[in-house]
Amino acid sequence: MNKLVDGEWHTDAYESTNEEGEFERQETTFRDRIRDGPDARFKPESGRYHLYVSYACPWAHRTLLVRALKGLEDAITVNVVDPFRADDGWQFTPEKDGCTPDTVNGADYLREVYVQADPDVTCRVTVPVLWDKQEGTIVNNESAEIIRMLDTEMDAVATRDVDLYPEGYRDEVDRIRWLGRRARRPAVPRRRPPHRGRRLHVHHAGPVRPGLLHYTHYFHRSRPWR
Ligand SMILES: N[C@@H](CCC(=O)N[C@@H](CS)C(=O)NCC(=O)O)C(=O)O
Repeated sequence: MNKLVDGEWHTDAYESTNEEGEFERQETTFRDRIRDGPDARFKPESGRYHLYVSYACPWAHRTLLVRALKGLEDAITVNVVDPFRADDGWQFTPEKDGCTPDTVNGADYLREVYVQADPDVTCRVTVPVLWDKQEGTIVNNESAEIIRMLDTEMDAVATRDVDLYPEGYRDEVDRIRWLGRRARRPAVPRRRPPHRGRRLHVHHAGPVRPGLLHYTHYFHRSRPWR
């Protein structure tokens, strides 16, 4: 698999499994925050931020959902990469339906955007990416943090009065994230024989099923949409 190593693109450097053959999600690299405060480096400003997404990526999808729910469509621009990720990583293919060029950095591949933010970066090139046009850098590429800051820090420029993390429900919201963390850790057997991979798959798929049942009952009981 592929990743940037010291700013150079490698197609054989990426190990997604540990010694046990288990999938290992690496730490996300860019972890700054938009913050609504006088001393904040990244302030909530309309037109300043940009999202790079793939419609094929659920983590990117949730950033688009929050952007829409909060009415941030005019405040935050978006570019969409090709849904198919080949050896060169996420690519801009504006000739394809639903895809766009990179209107901010003019890149052909998303990895160029990462290198622009940090010429020596070592990391996977993932979507979503929240880009700051003012400083010309990546603010954050962790969807859980991007959706939280779009929700809680961008009210000054949001056009909808929606609170997705209301006081009094925050513990409950954080508990629901439990399922997400497990669902993101599938077994990906690469170097072990298939029977070993299957055992690992059962091992990791295990917590997902009770998790889904738990939330089926939870939503049935509480019907929070009423
Ligand atoms: N920490 C990230 C993970 C996002 C992620 O894994 N995105 C996938 C697409 S669904 C990706 O870009 N993968 C490219 C790679 O791993 O090289 C987030 O939740 O924002």
